[in-house]
Amino acid sequence: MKTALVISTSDAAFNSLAFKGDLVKGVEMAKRIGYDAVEIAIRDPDKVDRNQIKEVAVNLGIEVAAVGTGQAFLSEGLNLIDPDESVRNRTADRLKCHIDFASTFGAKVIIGFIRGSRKTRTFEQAAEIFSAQMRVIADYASSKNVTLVIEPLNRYEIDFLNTLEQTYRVVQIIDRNNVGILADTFHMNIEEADIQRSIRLVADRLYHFHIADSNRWAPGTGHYDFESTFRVLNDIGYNGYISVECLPLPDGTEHAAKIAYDTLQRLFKVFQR
Ligand code: LER
Ligand code: MN
Repeated sequence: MKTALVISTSDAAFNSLAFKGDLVKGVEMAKRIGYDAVEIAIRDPDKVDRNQIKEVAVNLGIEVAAVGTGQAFLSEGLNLIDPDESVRNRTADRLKCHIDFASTFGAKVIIGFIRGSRKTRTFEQAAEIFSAQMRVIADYASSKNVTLVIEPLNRYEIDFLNTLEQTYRVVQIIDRNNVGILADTFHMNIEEADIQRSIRLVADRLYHFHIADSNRWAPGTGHYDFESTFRVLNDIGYNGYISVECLPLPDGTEHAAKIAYDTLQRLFKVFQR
């Protein structure tokens, strides 16, 4: 397993990020602490200088593990299941830009908030629209060697795809090898009846992993049971990234990123394959 830190630009509409600001400074900070990679949350990839980030990452010897897309939903309302077809089309176009950006780095693209809200539709109706959209986007991603990961989010953030099991069902309907699941300890702690069991259920499609403590502070500062989660990750042979997505708490950005990193190293010592 490898470590990553989620970073974003200072205008990010999403707060659960240890680092918000100049992306180059974020990459440098992650490297200074010891992370293997960064994960970059981006509203519009055309507004980011990918060559500059690529140059800094290559020079420092740090990877870009994944690209987050949720800000395009939070700031602009873009989403894949909007009742308005023109919004759905604009969302697909934006995700293609995220995929192009990710392909520069061999990074995954996250389908979190950008899936959209189910509203009054049934789960099956929303899943059908979503799956059709996802197949088109996944085939585009495949042509660029990019993998997509759908992230179950808790019910207080969105009303569609809250659990790993629901998301796994939809991944099977989409039926593309380059579409998998991103599990996040913060959301699982709210939604999963049995976290270990749920992780085992989706094991063959678990492609990425977010980590924060129960309070969404740095891992190691709350009461989430990381040992049992890492035991099952080890059992299923998970060897992807563990990406830290937490608030800059208890005491600011670099401190939170450092506590998280130290917590991961402690867990790796016990469970590293
Ligand atoms: C949102 O709560 C979250 O966990 C992000 O990773 C969404 O893309
Ligand atoms: Mn997350």
